[in-house]
Amino acid sequence: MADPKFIIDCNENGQLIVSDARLIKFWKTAESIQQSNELSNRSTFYNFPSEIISNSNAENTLEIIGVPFSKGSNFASSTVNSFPGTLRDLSNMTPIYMSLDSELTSGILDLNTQEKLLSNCAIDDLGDMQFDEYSVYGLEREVREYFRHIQKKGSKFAFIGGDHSITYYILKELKKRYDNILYIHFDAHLDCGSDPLRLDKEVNHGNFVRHLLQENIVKTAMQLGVRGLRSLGQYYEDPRLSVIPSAKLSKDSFRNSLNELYEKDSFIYVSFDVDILDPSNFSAVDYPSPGGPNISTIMECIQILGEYSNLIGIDFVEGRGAEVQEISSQYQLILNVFSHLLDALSKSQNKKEEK
Ligand SMILES: [Mn+2]
Repeated sequence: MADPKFIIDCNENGQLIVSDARLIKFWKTAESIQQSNELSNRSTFYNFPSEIISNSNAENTLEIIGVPFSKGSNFASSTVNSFPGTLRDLSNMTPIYMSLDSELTSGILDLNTQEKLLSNCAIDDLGDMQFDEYSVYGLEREVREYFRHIQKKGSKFAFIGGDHSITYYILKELKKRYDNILYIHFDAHLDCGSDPLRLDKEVNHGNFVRHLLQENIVKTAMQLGVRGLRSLGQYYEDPRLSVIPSAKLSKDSFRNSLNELYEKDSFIYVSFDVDILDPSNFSAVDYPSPGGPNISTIMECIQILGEYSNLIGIDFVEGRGAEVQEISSQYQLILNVFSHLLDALSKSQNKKEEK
């Protein structure tokens, strides 16, 4: 006789629909777990029952926050603000079920590697940031609020952009909590530009890495996968910055460089700009750039991240939003990359030494 194992759904009366480990037998709980009005039908990443998790004290929780922001993009009428919704809707096709004891989940299987991803953590989808006023001020305030919540729960976190400038505001907030931030930037571009006409007062998705260094927000930074030609003013030389271009990126070059920068008290933050992927793999970005790294190299680098302690958070940015019914198979690949990043985040051991 199989035992009840995974929570599959919650009906309108608040009763749980429960299955055995193989989704063959089903049960319904006699009592409701909480007032049913607390449970909504909102879509969540991997259809994970985030409302239930929000009230629990699961050890290893990943908070996911959508950041529908494109004001830091130089691309006119960019649709990167609707990327969080696209990725969330797509992830619903591969649901993850929570176990009854809240200690593990069904995970999802990557058929390529036969790995079970995300089976060791709870996923708390906090939804998308709401902006009363679509401005940098509004973004900063929202980021501050979300960090208060994350800190209270001691969770790890993933922000889904939005344009790449959101990384600057996230790290500025993180700097209040952590001194030694090692910043890892997956991107086709350096995002270190300087624009004499704007006097660089405005932070945008093409210059924020320069700001991170000049304002000492991060201690060291590593850029992976950059390529193409740049003029003076579009790159930035700094002893704290190490760069592995696309053609030189491998699991060995990445590991060596990471070992050089990683210190015992480092906290790793990873920003993943999806335009690092070669356009033949994923082209739904505003500034595609040919000559990207092999997808398996990117996956290997992501896997290495999970072996390091104190990977505290990630962001995933610059994808274009699209209707799920209309999107190409390329988005399947991007969801796969995102799921592996989340998995690395869940596996990293955190030693909590906040300020
Ligand atoms: Mn970027």
